[in-house]
Amino acid sequence: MMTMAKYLFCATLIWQLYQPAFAADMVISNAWSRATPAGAGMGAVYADFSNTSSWPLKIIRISTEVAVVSEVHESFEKDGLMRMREIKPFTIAPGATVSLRPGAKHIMLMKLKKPLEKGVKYALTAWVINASAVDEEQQPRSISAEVIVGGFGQMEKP
Ligand SMILES: [Cu+2]
Repeated sequence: MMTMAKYLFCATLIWQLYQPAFAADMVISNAWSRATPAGAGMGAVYADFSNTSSWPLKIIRISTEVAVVSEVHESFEKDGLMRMREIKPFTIAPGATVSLRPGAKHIMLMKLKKPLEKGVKYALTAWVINASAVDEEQQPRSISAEVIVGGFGQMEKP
């Protein structure tokens, strides 16, 4: 008869064998959005993306369940006006954290399916590849996080 310790060891080993080589290499934390007024088509997500692996990770796509289009944007000032542009791809160095904040990088949600109401939670998914791999056939991996919606004009995570 197998002892409990042996059983756990085997279960862990089997679990590890079935994980891709780069499992759990990125963590998305502190994900939040501001509330949007009724009828607004656009919103934004702010979050911290931490690369906990020892290779660079490239985020190739972001999706949410609340918007048709999700793009990574960067805000910048030009001629005294705040503007923004889409940035891609978005690579995170090994051990680094990229923070998306109001007035800086953010995920732009376009064609919102419904307004983002205060207190609502929704799912965000990032599609990630190992940027140092030479494998052209590499399948992007999905990493999900929960986004919480704060109030109007809020500047910090609720
Ligand atoms: Cu934007």
